[in-house]
Amino acid sequence: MILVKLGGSVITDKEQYRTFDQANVKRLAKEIVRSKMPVMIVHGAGSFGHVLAKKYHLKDGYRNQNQMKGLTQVSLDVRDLNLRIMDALQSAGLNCISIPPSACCLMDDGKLVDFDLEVVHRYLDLGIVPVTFGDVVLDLKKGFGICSGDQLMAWLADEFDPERIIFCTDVDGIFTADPHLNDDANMIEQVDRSVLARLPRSERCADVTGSIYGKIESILDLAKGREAMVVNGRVRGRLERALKGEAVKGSRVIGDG
Ligand code: IP8
Repeated sequence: MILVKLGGSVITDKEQYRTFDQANVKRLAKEIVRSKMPVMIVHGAGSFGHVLAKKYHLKDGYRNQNQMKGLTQVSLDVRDLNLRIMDALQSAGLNCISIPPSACCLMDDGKLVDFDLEVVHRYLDLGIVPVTFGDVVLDLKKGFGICSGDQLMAWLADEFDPERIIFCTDVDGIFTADPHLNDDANMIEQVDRSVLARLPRSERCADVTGSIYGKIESILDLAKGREAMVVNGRVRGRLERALKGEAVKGSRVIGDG
């Protein structure tokens, strides 16, 4: 089984609140189906989650009742995004089912501590692809928090031991600096913990679940002895080729063994 994350930057315009990239999502859905590979899918929140999560400080947990309006709106928005993605996947011919983390996950001080996977196993047994996503989740210490798609990827990787892990982003791989801001940025074809120190720590937009640096750190953590790929989900064919195990432009992340 291959674990795929569709990052928020390939399914939305991350800078504009609630801007869905339907054309790209449709193409990615077709590539997943054409690859004929068994998958499990996680998607990010993009501008359907991060903009309001930042405005209402949802990552910090409960501070005051004013946040509740933001919490419920973000929950509504990420479900809306998820339904649009489910629709594209189903239209492309994939039998899939949505697994909303707010209903089956629990965090403790920002860390995912419970994700009941029995339903996920049962859907997989029926040949149905589970699709989950970055969401608002209850937190034992903070009341609530934001659970990123990357935390869900780590949990699923531990349980299902996928043969490959693929992250789709809006750039060709992992760079020495943000390639959107810096023409001199170089792509690093193979990333392990020793090259992490060279990675950028800056944040480009309203991403409440971490900088590019933080994302790579979490990929290294979740990959453990496995290999993860970061590929450009905005370039036609890259996801399909990566799914099939063909050579494709991107960065290989070698997790700590
Ligand atoms: O886009 C964030 O998930 P991510 C989830 O995978 C929310 O980091 C609700 C902002």
